[in-house]
Amino acid sequence: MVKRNENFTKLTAGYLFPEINRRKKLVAEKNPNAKIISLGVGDTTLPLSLHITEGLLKESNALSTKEGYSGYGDEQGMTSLRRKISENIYGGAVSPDEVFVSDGAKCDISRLQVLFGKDASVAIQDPSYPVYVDGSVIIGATGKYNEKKGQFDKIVYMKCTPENNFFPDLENLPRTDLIYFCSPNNPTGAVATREELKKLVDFAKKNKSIILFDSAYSFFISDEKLPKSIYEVEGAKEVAIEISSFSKPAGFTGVRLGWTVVPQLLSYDDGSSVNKDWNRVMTTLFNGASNVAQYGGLYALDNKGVVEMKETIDHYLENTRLIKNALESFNIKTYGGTNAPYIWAHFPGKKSWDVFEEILNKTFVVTTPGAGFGPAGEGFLRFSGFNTRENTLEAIERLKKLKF
Ligand code: PGU
Repeated sequence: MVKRNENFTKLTAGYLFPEINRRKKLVAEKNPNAKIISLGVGDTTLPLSLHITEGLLKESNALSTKEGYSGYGDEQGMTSLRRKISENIYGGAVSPDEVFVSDGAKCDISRLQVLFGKDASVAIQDPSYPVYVDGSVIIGATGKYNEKKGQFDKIVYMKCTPENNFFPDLENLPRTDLIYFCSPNNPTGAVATREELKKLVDFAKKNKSIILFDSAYSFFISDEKLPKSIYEVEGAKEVAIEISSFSKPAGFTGVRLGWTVVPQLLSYDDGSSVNKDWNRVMTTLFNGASNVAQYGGLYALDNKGVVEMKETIDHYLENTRLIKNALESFNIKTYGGTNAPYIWAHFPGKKSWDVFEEILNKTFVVTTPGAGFGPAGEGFLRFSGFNTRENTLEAIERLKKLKF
């Protein structure tokens, strides 16, 4: 018999979203005629634009010709796409050889964990996207379990709550090797200001830490004053890696395409290059993003594609505005939802899984319980704007009937 990787025993029972799906299915089985509406998982719902599909089709058709067929490509991504990401997203602030195209942000997060290994200590925002903690646990980057705290030694939780305006108290934070930071934030919808990101960069510099900055929702920022990338902050290229994705802006959750920026200036304590090791990880453990998907990415980033992405995002943001207004009208305090597709709603004194169950059973509307994102998420629910207008309005009508 083979010994189980003991790291799996340290994980909480299941990954958050399949657990939500399991509970949703139970309700669906009990109520076969109910139309369940999901304001839960952040999965896109609007169809791809014809312009993007043209890109996917063009490459697919070419694959059926002798001249147009291509097999393995560069593991780092097509040069034209790396260039386009460098120019159209970062305005040239990062160079194409610092951009690595991938099959999505979640996959890159897991490969980054391989890059830094099991000895790295990590800080994560509490609450945050569960993959940062679960991925660290799977790789064994936990240290010992501290019974008293109910937490692992090497995973530091940075509390981000309304009390600190969702920005961690850096002055009282111990040093860690890595700092995961997500802005716009999943699940709180908070967006860090330029001043806040500068503080974070200075903190990382002082401590010789590396920031893993997840900007998967950057396209949702419409406020010009707010930074869309950590590289808008001076000095960030010496301390930060940025992970991002076509999933949310272009509807590529199924097509799968993302990227990670690893600056040439970023080095380990022995002075060696992180970019070189990332190149090694990507060429060894990954074989390049799908060529078809990469063509879709090129189309998404051309002039027409960018206008269409903006329309899609405006649609989702109008949904979040409607949900947020409705919740506020029921006297529920909400956060986020303005420059992010998520609304973070507070139900003081209640357990988030209980509120989740109550809403699901009484209205057939799926949400995401805040406790699934970390201890500081208890008492909150996340509402997602990724839906059709029709479903969003219907969900709001159903919620109105609840006495919160
Ligand atoms: N980063 C953040 C912060 C995310 O919220 C998500 C998706 C991703 C990365 C994944 O990006 P990909 O490029 O598509 O890999 N979060 C969604 C979906 C749930 C999940 O398990 O990824 C959510 O509802 O939180």
